[in-house]
Amino acid sequence: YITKDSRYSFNHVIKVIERLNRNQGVKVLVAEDSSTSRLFIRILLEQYCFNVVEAENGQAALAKLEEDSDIRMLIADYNMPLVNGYDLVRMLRYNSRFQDLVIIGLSAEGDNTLSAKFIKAGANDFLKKPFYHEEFHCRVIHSLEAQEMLETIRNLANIDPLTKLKNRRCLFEEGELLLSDNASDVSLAMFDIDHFKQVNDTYGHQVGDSLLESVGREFIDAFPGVLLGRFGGEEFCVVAKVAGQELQDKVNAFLETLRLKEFTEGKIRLAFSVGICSDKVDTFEELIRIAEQNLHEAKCSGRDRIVA
Ligand code: GH3
Ligand code: MG
Ligand code: MG
Ligand code: MG
Ligand code: MG
Repeated sequence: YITKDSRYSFNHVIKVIERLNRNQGVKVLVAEDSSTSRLFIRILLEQYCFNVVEAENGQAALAKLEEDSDIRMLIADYNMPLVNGYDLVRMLRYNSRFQDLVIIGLSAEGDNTLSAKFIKAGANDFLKKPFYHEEFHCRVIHSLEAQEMLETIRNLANIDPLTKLKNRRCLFEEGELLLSDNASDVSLAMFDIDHFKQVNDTYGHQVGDSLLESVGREFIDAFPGVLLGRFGGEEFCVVAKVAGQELQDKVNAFLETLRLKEFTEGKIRLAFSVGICSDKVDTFEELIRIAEQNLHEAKCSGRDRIVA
């Protein structure tokens, strides 16, 4: 997006190059029934290094989005067979899976109410055909950057920077949501590292920190798709929609691998005490409170064990 009539600083050029580099990792779906228009948009996007996929109607677009979770942006024409662009946007926004998808509506000139319809349905922006190349690029980049910024802010608000697990606030928020779905069991395991203070005292705080970082990665690898939080300093929670016994078996296997693991710094080994709660409770606080009691019992009865 460098135009003839403007002068840009060196820093600006660097920013543009960085943007182009990042675009290579951004997959954009173009949903458009006119093959000419589709090709035209593909060329514009490829000029800016985006990774482009195509769909020739709304239904095909929906199928592509369902099967490919890497798609970050959708450019959707209004007039398309099977499912039009507006209905497509409404369907997508109804599904929480597609909340972060960047959507730009597109339509030939004619109906002036279309842009409002698209945006009300949840599109991030709208373009009327024919459009200037530069306007297209500006709107695409602007919407993408707004979304990226939102994701950055959301991560800062929700993720513990050391362990990369959910922070305490987010843990409670998402835990409450899990509980509110009465259809399935919810079990919680609370972990506390045994004698972790000794690690700090022996090796120093920095080694302690990097161990916590490694422990965070172990949790993420062992419990994919499960709510994982850093409850406190070296206390972690696993919250899963499973019965207590199933969670206990998983935690048992996890502790087994952790016991054998030599954490890099000085080949340190860590043991954990765990309290599990799978009682039917009304609030997430209650689930935490009972798990904490069980954890306390695990500590008092000798550590390196689970109390459920
Ligand atoms: P135990 O749980 O077995 O009773 O003994 P502990 O020594 O682990 O005691 P406790 O759980 O009460 O204390 C936790 C220690 O973890 C205290 C603190 O030094 C350390 N800790 C907590 N958060 C951090 C952190 O972010 N970084 C580092 N390096 N240490 C931390
Ligand atoms: Mg069309
Ligand atoms: Mg503790
Ligand atoms: Mg401890
Ligand atoms: Mg203690």
